[in-house]
Amino acid sequence: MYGGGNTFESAKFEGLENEDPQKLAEFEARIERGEKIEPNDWMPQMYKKQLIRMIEQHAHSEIIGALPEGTWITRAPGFKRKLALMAKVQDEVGHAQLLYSAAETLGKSREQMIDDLIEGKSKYSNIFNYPAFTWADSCFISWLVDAGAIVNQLANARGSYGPYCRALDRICAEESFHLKYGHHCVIHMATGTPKQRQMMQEAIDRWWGPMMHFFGPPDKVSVHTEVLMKWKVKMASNDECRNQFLDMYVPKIWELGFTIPDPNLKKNPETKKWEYTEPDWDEFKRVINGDGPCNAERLAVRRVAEERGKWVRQALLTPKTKYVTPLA
Ligand code: BYC
Repeated sequence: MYGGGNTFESAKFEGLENEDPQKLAEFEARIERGEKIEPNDWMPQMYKKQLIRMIEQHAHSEIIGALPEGTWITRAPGFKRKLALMAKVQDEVGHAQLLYSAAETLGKSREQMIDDLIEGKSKYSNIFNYPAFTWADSCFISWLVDAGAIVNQLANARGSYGPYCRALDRICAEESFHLKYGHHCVIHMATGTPKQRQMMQEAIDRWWGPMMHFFGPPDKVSVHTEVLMKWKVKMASNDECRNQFLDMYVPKIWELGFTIPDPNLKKNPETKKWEYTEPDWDEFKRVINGDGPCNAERLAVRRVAEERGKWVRQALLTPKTKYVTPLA
């Protein structure tokens, strides 16, 4: 029941009253049984809309997420690190391709998604709107941002929409290599010179707030969690993912002798939950709405890439005989 005074009476379930009640009940029963929903199956419009929103934002995050690390490929210390980082960045762009394909199964074209990104109409992960000033920032992203992404994606890979889950399975497999690479980079910094340790500590201090934001707003104010969890698109809430990340990675950060810039961070032995100072949620809102330190720069790079890649896309769509490459 979605009308009249029940707990789900909210804008989040808007439009559901127009759906065929029998089909809706069958759909929800399938989800309850743990079945996967496939593109040609019946689904409520709201499910489709929510999936497009989330998968599209995820795809954008991968493609924009490649940018701060991408700038470090030429400056990575040593040939092996350059190779590994290049492969990682390439993987991230590949993840975007998988996710755009998954979103396309729901009826929104890739061109429209890219247009919405470069016109600033779509969101992408807050964390990639901060600058990677030093090599240590790149190490932080490779280890801890990827770690956070894995926590979220491993949970959601057990979700209800087949194409998204299959994309997440493949993404998680590749992310596990990124995590090892990132951890190795951080250990190298931790066991290096005092200057290297200091650089790594400063990166942790810079990125901790955005990292706490990464999992989304607290459950009590999250707009979409309720509907997404009901339909098993999200298999863990924002706070659950944040807590799991803290549980797995705070001990590892401390083990390396680094500190975390939050004096209130501790695990409550009774609730087994982490307690922390709430990050600045006003900053989060500003950043996700386009006003972060690097939003303009990130979208400008994407716009240029779109412009420069136009002739390639055109060439692929044009019969061979008709096309003259601009490089000829
Ligand atoms: N950043 O109701 P809520 C990677 C927005 S890439 C920006 O809790 P939801 C990597 C949210 O969209 C992996 N916006 O939302 C790549 C909503 O706004 P709209 C990134 C955020 O959907 C390269 C509003 O806030 N992972 O790791 O229930 C190199 C209210 O939030 C964020 C994914 O994308 C945020 N952090 O939950 C290295 C995972 N959080 O749409 C690494 C897939 C919230 O109403 N996405 N918002 O305008 C998800 O799991 C969920 O969408 C979220 C948010 C947990 C992020």
